[in-house]
Amino acid sequence: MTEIAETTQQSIDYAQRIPNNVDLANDRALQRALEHWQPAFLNWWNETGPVNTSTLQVYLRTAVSVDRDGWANFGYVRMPEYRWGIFLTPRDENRKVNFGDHKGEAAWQEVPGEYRSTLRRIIVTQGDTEPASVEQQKLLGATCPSLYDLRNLFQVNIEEGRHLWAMVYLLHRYFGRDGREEAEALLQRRSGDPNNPRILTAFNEKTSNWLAFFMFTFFTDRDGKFQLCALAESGFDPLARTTRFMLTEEAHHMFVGESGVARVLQRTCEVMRDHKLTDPSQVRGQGVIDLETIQRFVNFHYSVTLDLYGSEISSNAASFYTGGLKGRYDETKINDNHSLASDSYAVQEIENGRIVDRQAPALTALNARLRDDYTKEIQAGVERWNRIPEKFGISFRITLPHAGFHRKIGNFAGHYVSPDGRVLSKEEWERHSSEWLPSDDDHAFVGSLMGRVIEPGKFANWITPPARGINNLPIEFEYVRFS
Ligand code: BYC
Repeated sequence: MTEIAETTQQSIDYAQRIPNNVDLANDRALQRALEHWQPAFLNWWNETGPVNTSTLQVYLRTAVSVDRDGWANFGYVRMPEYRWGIFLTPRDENRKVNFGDHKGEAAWQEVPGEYRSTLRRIIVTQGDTEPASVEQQKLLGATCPSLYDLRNLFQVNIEEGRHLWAMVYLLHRYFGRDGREEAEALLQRRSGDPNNPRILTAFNEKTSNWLAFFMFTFFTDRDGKFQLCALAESGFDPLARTTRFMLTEEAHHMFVGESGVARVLQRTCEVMRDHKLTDPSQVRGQGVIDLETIQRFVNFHYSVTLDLYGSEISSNAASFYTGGLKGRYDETKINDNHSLASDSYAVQEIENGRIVDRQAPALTALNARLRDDYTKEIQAGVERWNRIPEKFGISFRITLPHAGFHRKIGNFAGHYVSPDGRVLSKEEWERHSSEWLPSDDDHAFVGSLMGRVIEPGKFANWITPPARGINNLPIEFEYVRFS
C-alpha cells in the first residue's frame, strides 16, 4: 500500500469513477477492488433500495468537499446515478491516541495487528446497519405524505448507502482479503431475513409506515450519532476521520425524525383543539394519529434502540476502550485521566424483583454510560415535542419508558418491566402490553392513513407542513420530479 492513500484533501474528485478525497487514483489495487465492489453495490441498491424510483429526479444534496461549506451542493439526481464515494475528514498529523492503554501514542495509520479482528468486527457491525436501514425503508416512498418528505426519505437512503461505502473503504483498504469478504457479505445479509439477517436486532424490525420512519430517524439514527461519536475518538485514525464526516450527514437524518414527529403531534393537537376532542377513537375519526398511539410508538422505538448499546456490563466494551479503539462520547472533552481503571459507574439491574443501582467498574459499564448520554439527548428532544401539546392547552405529555421496559439485551432481558419501572410477572405484563406497545390495530390504523401525496405543496391530513423547505426553497417546490 502506498502512503498516498492515507492523505485526504478538502475537495472531492468527481472526475473519478468513485468520487473520493483519498487519492484513490494512486492506489491502483485498491481502486480496482472498489471498482469491482461498485457494481455489486448498485445491484444491491436496485434490488433492495427504494422501490420503483430509478427514473425519478430527486432534489438531493451531494458533498463536493469535506469542509464546512462543502455541503451546499443541491440539484436533481436520478438516484442510481448518485455519486456515492469515499470522504474522510483531513488528517491531523499531530493526532494521538487519546484514551486507554495506548494513550499518548501517535494515532495509528495502519491497523495494529493485535486489534485487527476486533476492529474489523466493529467496522462490520457499523457497516451492516447502513444497508439494513435502506432495506427497512424500501417501501415507504409508495405512501409519502408529501414531496418534501419523499425527498427527505431519499436523502436519508442515499446517505446510508454512502455510509456503507465509508465502512467498505476501510475494510478494503486496511483488512486485505478478510476485509473484501466482509464487504461482500454486507451486500448479502438482508434486514429481517431469518436465514441471513442483519447483525443487530433493531435493524431486522420493519419500518412499515411513516410514523415508524420518523421514530426510527429520531431514536435509531441518534444511536448512530452516539456510536459514531465514540468511533470518531478511535486511535485508528482512518476510522476516526471517516466517522467524523459521517456525523455531518447524520445530523439531517435526526432532523427529519425530530421534525417529522413534531409535525404529526402538531396536526393531532390542531384537530383536538378545533374539534374539542380528547377521546383517542374520536381523534382517529378525524384521520389523525391519536397521542396515545404516538406514545406507544415512542415506547417501541426507544426500547428497541436501547438494545443497540449492547449489555450494560460488557467486557467487549472494556477492551474496545483499553485498546484505544472506541472512546466515550466526547472523550477528548472529558477532564479525567482517560483510563477509567479505578473508576466506577452506577448501573441498574434487577435484584429480588426490584430495580436497584449498583456501582460497576467504569470500564465494563461503558455501554451503559454511552446509553445514558444518548438518553439525555433523547429526553431533551421529547421535551421539545411536549411544548406542542402544552401550546395547545392539552395536558397529554410524551414520556420515555423506563430503560428496563421491553428489553431483549442486557440486565433487563428476560424481565418484565412496565414503562413506569415496576417489575411485573410475565402474565401481568402481557395483560397490559397492548396499552404500551403498538398493537396490530394501531399498525392497521396508522397504515390506513398512509396515502401517496405527490402534488407539490400538498400534505397528508395527518401531518402539518414543515416550517420551511429544503435549501431555503419554498415548501411547494417540486422536490421530486416524476417525469
Ligand atoms: N443485537 O458485550 P455485548 C447506526 C451482540 S446505529 C444483536 O453485550 P458489545 C445507524 C454483540 O455483537 C449504530 N446482537 O455488547 C442508525 C456481541 O456479539 P459477539 C451502529 C447484539 O459488543 C440508523 C454479543 O452480543 N454502530 O449507525 O459491547 C440508520 C455481546 O455483546 C446486540 C454500532 O453499533 C444487539 N442489539 O456492544 C443507519 C457501533 N447487542 O461479538 C445506521 C459498532 C450486542 O460476541 N458496534 N449484541 O459475537 C459496537 O460498538 C458493538 O458491537 C455494540 C455491542 C455496541 C453494538
